[in-house]
Amino acid sequence: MPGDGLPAAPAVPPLPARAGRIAIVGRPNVGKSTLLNRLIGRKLAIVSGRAQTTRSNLLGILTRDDAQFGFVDTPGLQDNRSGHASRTYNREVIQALDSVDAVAWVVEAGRFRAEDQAVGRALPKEMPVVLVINKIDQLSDKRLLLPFIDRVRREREFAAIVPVSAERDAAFDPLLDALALHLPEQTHLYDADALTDRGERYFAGEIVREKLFRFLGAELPYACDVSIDQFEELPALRRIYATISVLKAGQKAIVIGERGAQLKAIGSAARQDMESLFDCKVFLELWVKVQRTRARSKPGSDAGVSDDERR
Ligand SMILES: Nc1nc2c(ncn2[C@@H]2O[C@H](COP(=O)(O)OP(=O)(O)OP(=O)(O)O)[C@@H](O)[C@H]2O)c(=O)[nH]1
Ligand SMILES: [Mg+2]
Repeated sequence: MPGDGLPAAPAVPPLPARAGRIAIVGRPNVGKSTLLNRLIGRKLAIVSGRAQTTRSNLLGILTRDDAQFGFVDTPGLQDNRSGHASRTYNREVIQALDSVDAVAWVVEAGRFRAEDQAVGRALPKEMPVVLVINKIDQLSDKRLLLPFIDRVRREREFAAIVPVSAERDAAFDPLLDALALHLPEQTHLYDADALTDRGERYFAGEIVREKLFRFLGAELPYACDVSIDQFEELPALRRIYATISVLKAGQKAIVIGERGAQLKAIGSAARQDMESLFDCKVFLELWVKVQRTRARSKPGSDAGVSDDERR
């Protein structure tokens, strides 16, 4: 009441009644990272049309009035026999499953394969699992959805089954509501405005990796490694120096492209994404090196490096 001498009660936002972590799992390329980005409303995870784009677990946080969701995007679960990298990625998935309250198991509408079955076997029996049938926009005939659901239902019990198009849907409330039911009743685990637990440096490396997938064909992106050599955080600017390591000189030539054009395109696209995510200007300089030899210095700055410097 005005004039009674008491300070007005501060407006306290309601605390979420439920909070917990949810692993987003599935075979490679089903759209897990796309789904994470759409659920939290920001592009955090890198996405590509190629399998095995995600290499490590990534936390993305969504805070609603009634619940806080800590989504863990995971690498695509792969056949263990397919090499060291796959085993490392699979370990990430198993680790994620160890520390969550529920699972969103993503499959592709109309395509349930042996690899999907293997994902089902990896899920703990007692874990609440919501089946997310993604890419329904690609289903030629919607009547195929029911038999598809019947097929996947044979694999295990689901807490809910939600068809979505991670790419095209405007909202994901049915999926979020179904997941919220399986989060423990508790107040939030993270700050209400937190988005992730990773720093900008991590995302800088990931964004460059995503552009390698976009601009380089075939197997080359898998032969590339990205390291951030220097990350300077200034008030409204990030200065980022990164190296793309490749295995062979021929690969280096392809990454750089004719007169440095390829590297310039990669750098330019990466810089734009970084500016959008970090919400400030970014100066990005990319170098390409063969394995550990740094000598060939191939600066490919997006800020107008000359052709000579690129060769
Ligand atoms: N048509 C269509 N394409 C989609 C949809 N969701 C994802 N995609 C595409 O599917 C491809 C794989 O998407 P990602 O999100 O990278 O898949 P992922 O499961 O994270 O892949 P990995 O990290 O490699 O396991 C990309 O080309 C996406 O654009 C969707 O709802 N509809
Ligand atoms: Mg992914």
